[in-house]
Amino acid sequence: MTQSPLIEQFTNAGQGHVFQFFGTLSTEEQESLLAEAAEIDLQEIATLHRTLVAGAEAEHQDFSGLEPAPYIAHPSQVGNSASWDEARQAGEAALRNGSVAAFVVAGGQGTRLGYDKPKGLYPVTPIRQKSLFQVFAEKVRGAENTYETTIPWFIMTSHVNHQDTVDFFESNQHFGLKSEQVHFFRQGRMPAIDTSGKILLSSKSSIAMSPDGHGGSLRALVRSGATQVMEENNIEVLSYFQVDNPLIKVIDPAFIGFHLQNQAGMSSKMIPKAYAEEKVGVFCTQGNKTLVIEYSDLPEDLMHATDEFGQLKFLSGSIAIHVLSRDFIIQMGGGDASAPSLPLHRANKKIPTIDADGNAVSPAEPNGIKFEMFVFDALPFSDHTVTIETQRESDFSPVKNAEGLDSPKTCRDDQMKEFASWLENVGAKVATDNNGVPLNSIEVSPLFGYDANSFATSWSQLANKPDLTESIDL
Ligand code: UD2
Repeated sequence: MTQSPLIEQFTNAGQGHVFQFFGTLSTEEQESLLAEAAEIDLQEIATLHRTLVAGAEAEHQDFSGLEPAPYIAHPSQVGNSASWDEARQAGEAALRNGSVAAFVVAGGQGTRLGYDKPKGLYPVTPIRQKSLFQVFAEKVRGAENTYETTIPWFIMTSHVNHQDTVDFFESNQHFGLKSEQVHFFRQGRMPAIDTSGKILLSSKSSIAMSPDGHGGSLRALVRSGATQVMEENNIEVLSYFQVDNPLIKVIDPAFIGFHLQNQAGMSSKMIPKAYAEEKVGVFCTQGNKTLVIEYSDLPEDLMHATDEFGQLKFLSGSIAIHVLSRDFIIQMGGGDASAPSLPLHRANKKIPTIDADGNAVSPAEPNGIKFEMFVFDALPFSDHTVTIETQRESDFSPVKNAEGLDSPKTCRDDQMKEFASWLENVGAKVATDNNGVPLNSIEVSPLFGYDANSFATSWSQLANKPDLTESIDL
């Protein structure tokens, strides 16, 4: 066997075990293992182990001088309606111009939900059981119809779910979008290590690699050529959202408008946290920078701190909805030597691996560490940033867990509550239970209405109004 220089580098870095079964592999398996190994930055792994694993005690996040971040209040609260109207008009102009695209991060593994397909395939609507991807596609189409424009859609997948995702769109004719306006690309990946810093193998011929977090989207947008596509099509901003939230306003003109008016690199939506422990990051400032502290990192005293009115001090919850400017994406993800790099966060996980004889091991307890970047860590690098308040009931109801909070059931109820509110808005009375959930199922296609206004327009044109004492499927 000729020793590849890569094997030598791994051996010198104390990672020679990655190739311990190399001699027993077929040529194809050897090539694939070498290709995976070539993706790994050994220096980076050594540093991560030193700082985030071995030196974890010493590595504290700096919470000094943290203050709640300011935000633009929603008009339903104390916000100024006139400035929201102006922002909406600015956003609508950008949409009509064709300078806006949608962007979903869908590379995650959805383990909490216990669903073994890509999460975007999960059936989520109350009656028709449309998938998350179909809901987003139809919201894009709804906005295209309203603004007489084309809205390209970028979809970030991972190595694990890329092909299944692409196949799903192809077999569903891209849910009515043109295939050339839907752009798929894979995010990068990182190897998992054990506590002693050794890279874990998932089989004799493969390394335990996992997606590099949604923060990896910035460099993946550049590496995949997506920013090039944006440039060629004069797309200035991306409307960023997560795959688990069908309530999302995929395209929100006011949000886009505020972002553009403020010449922001990255902007965010917030909701007031429902309770101190809610599993959302919080928007803070530190010096003149805006940042998000993830819920799992927020110290207890800050999590529960209150202001003089008894309200949570760090109230502003991050729901992972952003607008990103093309220039900012390139600045962050361009791979330029001077480009800032996002920090990597560690997570202890149960990682299927092999033992010294090459037999498969499914650990019952966490046996290794994965590393991920978070997109909100880019916020402090943005010279200008805007945070606007949104309404939970019309923007946020994720499907994360099989049962309980943020489950298919809560999401279904929230969708129906939103549809009912649109019906109430046009004067139709819907019977609900004590929690405001409609007694009869309701589903509204985003092509009929994707917000209160578009719904009201379609409703006014509807010759035969549905019987409100039965299920409503529009
Ligand atoms: C995220 C936020 C949390 C809050 C919450 C709202 C983080 C760390 N926390 O929590 O503050 O905003 O969402 O719902 O983000 N993804 C990828 N590639 C990856 C990893 C994730 O594309 O490598 C996607 C994933 O497909 C999903 C999204 O990122 O669309 C969120 O991932 P998550 O479920 O791990 O985030 P979660 O619920 O812990």
